[in-house]
Amino acid sequence: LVVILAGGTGSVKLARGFAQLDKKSMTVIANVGDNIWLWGLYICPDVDTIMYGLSGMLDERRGWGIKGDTFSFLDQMKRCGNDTWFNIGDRDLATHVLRTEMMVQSGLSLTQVTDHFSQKFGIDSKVLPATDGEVETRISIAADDGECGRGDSGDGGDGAVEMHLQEFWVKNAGRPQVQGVRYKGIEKAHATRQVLDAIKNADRIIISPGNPVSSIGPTLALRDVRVALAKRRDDVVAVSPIIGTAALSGPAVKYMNAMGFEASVEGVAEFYRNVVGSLVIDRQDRNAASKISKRFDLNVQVTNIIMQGSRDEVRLASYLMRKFH
Ligand code: FO1
Repeated sequence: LVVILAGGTGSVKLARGFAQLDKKSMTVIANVGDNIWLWGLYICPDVDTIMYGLSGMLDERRGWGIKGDTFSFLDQMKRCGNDTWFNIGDRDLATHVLRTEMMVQSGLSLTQVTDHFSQKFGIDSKVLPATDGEVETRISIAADDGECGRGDSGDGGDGAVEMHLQEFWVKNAGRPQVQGVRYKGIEKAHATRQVLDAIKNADRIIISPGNPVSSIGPTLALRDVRVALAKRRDDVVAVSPIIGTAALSGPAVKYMNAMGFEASVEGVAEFYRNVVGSLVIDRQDRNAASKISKRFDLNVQVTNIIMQGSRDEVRLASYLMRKFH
């Protein structure tokens, strides 16, 4: 059994690579910190990106949503006077409508709903949300950071405003300087039994090259996940989402800096130090390998970690299976 800790866009490639090798023995634990309530709908971008990716429905160019989707619903919402900064496609909308109904009317958990969709979409792997609790990644920026400085919880006197991660990343195009990141609701949230069992029973656990702070961070911030992973540290392998000082995708550099970590393979090693026994870094960072290995007591492996198509996805997944068994 391979367990993959995943976010969305930056993680789905590796999950797809493993699925090509043996989809039945893969479990993906998906981030829920990106989830957002919008127009009465519960939207779970990372869970959906993983499900769409594993079922071949994902719009791979964008890295989210369903390929070939149309946006008539959104156009009409705009016409009705709504601010349509979050692009929900017409087909994608079906997932959110049904999910919300199943959760709100029928009282099903996010885990149960995700299982339902996975079956309907013909996914043979298991996709598990990290928790059935509500956790929300919140980004704080300076109150005077241009016109963007208008979050949904105002300036509390410290000159900062806080907003949902999607508001920062999509509405404000990730432009403002980030001062801090927190996971709202994390103290009350628990990993599901299924997640803890998967971690306990896994042969190897892979942390995908997603954003450490926003894609993997909310899952690791669940106390029971951290404890479970720390017990399996020797079997936990992280793939760096950073090459040199740049992220493979998304705003990892901004978030890591805001949390006091350097945007480098060293910063990644430091971020994961308590739960990860091995770190896979790109060839371009090979000179850092022995230093990181000593400093963080890590088994560091060097390979080409860039995935630009399905051959690369399978190549990296095969490498991980070979190296760590
Ligand atoms: N990302 C964008 O940059 N712009 C969008 O309008 C957008 C809409 C969207 C709708 C559904 C969904 O599942 C994901 C969507 N994303 C969009 C991606 C999302 O904002 C983030 O990239 C992920 O949450 C990060 O993993």
